[in-house]
Amino acid sequence: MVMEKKPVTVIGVPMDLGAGRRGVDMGPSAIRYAMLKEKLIQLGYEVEDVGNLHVPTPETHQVVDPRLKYLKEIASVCETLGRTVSETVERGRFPLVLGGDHSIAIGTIAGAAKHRKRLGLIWFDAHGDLNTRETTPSGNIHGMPLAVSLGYGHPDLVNCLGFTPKVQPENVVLIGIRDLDEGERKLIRQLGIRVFTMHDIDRLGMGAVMEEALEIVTRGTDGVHLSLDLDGLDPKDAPGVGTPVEGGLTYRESHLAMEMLAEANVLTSAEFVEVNPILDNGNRTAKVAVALIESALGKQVI
Ligand code: 6HN
Ligand code: MN
Ligand code: MN
Ligand code: MN
Repeated sequence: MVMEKKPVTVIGVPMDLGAGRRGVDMGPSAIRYAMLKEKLIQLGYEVEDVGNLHVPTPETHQVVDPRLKYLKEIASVCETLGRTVSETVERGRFPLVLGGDHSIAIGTIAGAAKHRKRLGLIWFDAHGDLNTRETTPSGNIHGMPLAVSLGYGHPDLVNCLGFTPKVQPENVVLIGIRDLDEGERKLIRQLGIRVFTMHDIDRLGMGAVMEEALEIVTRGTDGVHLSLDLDGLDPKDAPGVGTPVEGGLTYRESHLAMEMLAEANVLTSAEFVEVNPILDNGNRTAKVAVALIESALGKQVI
């Protein structure tokens, strides 16, 4: 089957207000420098790059609530991002968002969900990103976007683009998980979300995991968003991330996941986040991100 090649719009979000350390604001440049646009054109896509959204610099702003650091600034960027993604979908294009820290998912998912009756969501990460103000160990909002998209969290985040929730727990899957906080475990149990931990991936294999994951995100949905945090991969394959956790997905396992997504032909938007070139080794992590994007958008060997 030939995959439909919707024109792609690249949106950069140099956000690092949601993370504990600097450098992830350079993620969009690092991914572009790894030849993203050229590779997508080679794949047969029409590509438009709308550049980066404006994101305030942490040094010029103050933390008001240490349990929700830079809340106002992040909420405002996510609102703009949500509108940008939503307009991209309205123009019949595929939004490809480059982070930036994972807090931007609040905006991307708002924009993606606005046009769907029901959105499926694949959360690829070492972490659950299911904290709230009450459960966060760090106050960093990049540990909260999945909770927010499910309707849990501060109203300024939860009500991005004026509606909540963005996704239903029965259409959400987490893949690659190996570091959860206690409050996140509780929310997972309470909502009955399907989580594929590294243990599950070791036992079942990525092929079986993706088959079940695809079932869940497509059941009754009319679109699927991929939110891919590069720290889902093992730090050996993706060293340039702010919160590395040992024992992650291999290069090939992640590629298989992307290839199966492309085969299923269900993706309607995607974001690639948490690339931190300061902590990287020869822009390796951005190159991996670009290779994964190519696979997700249909690149095949033959
Ligand atoms: N990420 N669970 C930790 C926290 O601070 O809430 C780590 C979050 C990491 C978030 O990698 O997108
Ligand atoms: Mn993570
Ligand atoms: Mn932790
Ligand atoms: Mn994350």
